[in-house]
Amino acid sequence: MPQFIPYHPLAFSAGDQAARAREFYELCSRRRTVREYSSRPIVRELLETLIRTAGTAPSGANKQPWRFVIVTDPAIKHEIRLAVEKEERESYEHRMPQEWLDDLAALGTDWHKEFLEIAPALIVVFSIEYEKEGEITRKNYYVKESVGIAVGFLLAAIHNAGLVSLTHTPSPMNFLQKILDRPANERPFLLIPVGYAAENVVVPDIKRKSLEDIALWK
Ligand code: IYR
Repeated sequence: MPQFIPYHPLAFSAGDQAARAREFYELCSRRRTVREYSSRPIVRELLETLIRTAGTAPSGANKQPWRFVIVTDPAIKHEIRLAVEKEERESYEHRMPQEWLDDLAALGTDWHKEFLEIAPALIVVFSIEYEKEGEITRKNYYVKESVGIAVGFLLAAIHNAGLVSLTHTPSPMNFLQKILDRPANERPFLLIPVGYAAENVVVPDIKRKSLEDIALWK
């Protein structure tokens, strides 16, 4: 039998509602992906709060199919960098079609991933595809959607705390399972360097689509 408890939604006056919505939009609109980091460490309790925030995301059947591995050990970061760069070099030089390389030219990315060692923390997000209960295997539901939402919460929380991040997608990235000693039911989803931005950091001059471009009203 499901158990239900009272829920008290946040409630605001219309004025406060509009102001809060605008403030949150402005906060989010200032977020940028950053590829150059300072090595200044992050206090562990701060990282813990950010991960807790990610863990408040909704998920298919509330299975919470995510694992966040926080890497601060320089030796492990080094190992990850070497493994990533090996694959990325192959991708940039041989696997990615010209059209993709052209699309990335505006972002200035290449196979060098110094940030994997300079950023004080790497959050490696794993999706938990299934759980084993003795002989029984229980598949999780809407895993990509659920973990994607949790990462959205995480990125917003990181930004809100005055830290910067990068949604890095080394490909392929199965080696992360091995380096980080994760079991077969956990699949690497995203690698997120987190830290303080390097001094005088620059970002590509990209534009966001307008409301009219992204919304339709019926
Ligand atoms: N994974 C590569 C390539 C890359 C792909 C996309 I799509 C980007 O938006 C950025 C980079 C890399 O991390 O460099």
